[in-house]
Amino acid sequence: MQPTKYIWMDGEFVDWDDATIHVLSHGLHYGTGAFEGIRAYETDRGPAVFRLTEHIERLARSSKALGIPIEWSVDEIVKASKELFSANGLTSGYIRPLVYYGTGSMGLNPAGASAHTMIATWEWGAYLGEEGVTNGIRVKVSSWRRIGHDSLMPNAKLTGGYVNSVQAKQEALRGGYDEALMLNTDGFVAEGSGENLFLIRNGVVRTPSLASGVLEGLTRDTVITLLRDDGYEVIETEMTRTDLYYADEMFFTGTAAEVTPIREVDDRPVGDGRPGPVTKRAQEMFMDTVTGRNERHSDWLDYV
Ligand code: PPE
Repeated sequence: MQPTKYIWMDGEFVDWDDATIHVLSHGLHYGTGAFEGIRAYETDRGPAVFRLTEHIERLARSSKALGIPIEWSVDEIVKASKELFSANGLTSGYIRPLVYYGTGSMGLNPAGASAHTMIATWEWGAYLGEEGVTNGIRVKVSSWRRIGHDSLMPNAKLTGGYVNSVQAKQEALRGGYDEALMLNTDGFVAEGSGENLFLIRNGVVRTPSLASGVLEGLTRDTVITLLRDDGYEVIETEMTRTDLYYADEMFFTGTAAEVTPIREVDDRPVGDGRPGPVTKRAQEMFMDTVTGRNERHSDWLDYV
């Protein structure tokens, strides 16, 4: 990871090396935080952040679900994100806002702990590798189930919930795969460690419903919208492990992962083992949209 100049902490631009917190921060001990991941792309009109306000609105929803107060309005965090991005001299990159409990209370009850907001930005290349974006990745269904609605809030982006993702990711990598795919506790397909899943069979696109226990991904929504614009039928539904094996095409979506083709699942090739036409079309439409070449959804771009 390449450091940038500043990190925004509670309203101040702080030098990267000085952006530290106390070891007794509640969020560090108990995972009591909410965060976002956002990308900005280079366009003909300068850098543009993709669906920035909607990401910050999701941050506000996740924080509300956790019960942590944010001192800043959505508009203020949107503005600070863009100012930080500029101050760091980036033309494209990743934006990571985080809301977390600091010091003032130990024990599970966070009452009395300070609440903080920070934003960092840095350059982040292909999340699952350039090779993965081009030729597809190898995925394994995880032995870890995705945390469900009965144990946490899979639809809120809470820091503590990511221990579940870290376990799944490490297991997949140790097994020689590129990424994990988690089922929910009912055995239906949920999502990757940091991505939503799509599959295509007989020309119909399907993705696990929100009730399946997945993050309400903004890339998921973007790809659903773009594929429907293009005339594809897209269904949000429950999906089984067998559906994975019968798929003609499969891909992951996420801010970090963008649209990444899946070429193999559980050691079985997906289709003919190469990214298929719908996957390639989704990738192309996504990149055209985020870089402003497709003007149909120009309202999704927030110029820095
Ligand atoms: N599911 C999970 C569990 C998830 O973490 C992400 C984003 C998504 C789906 C896709 O959501 P969206 O980015 O709104 O399309 N994962 C973020 C964190 C990645 C990380 O390693 O950190 C991201 O892609 O920014």
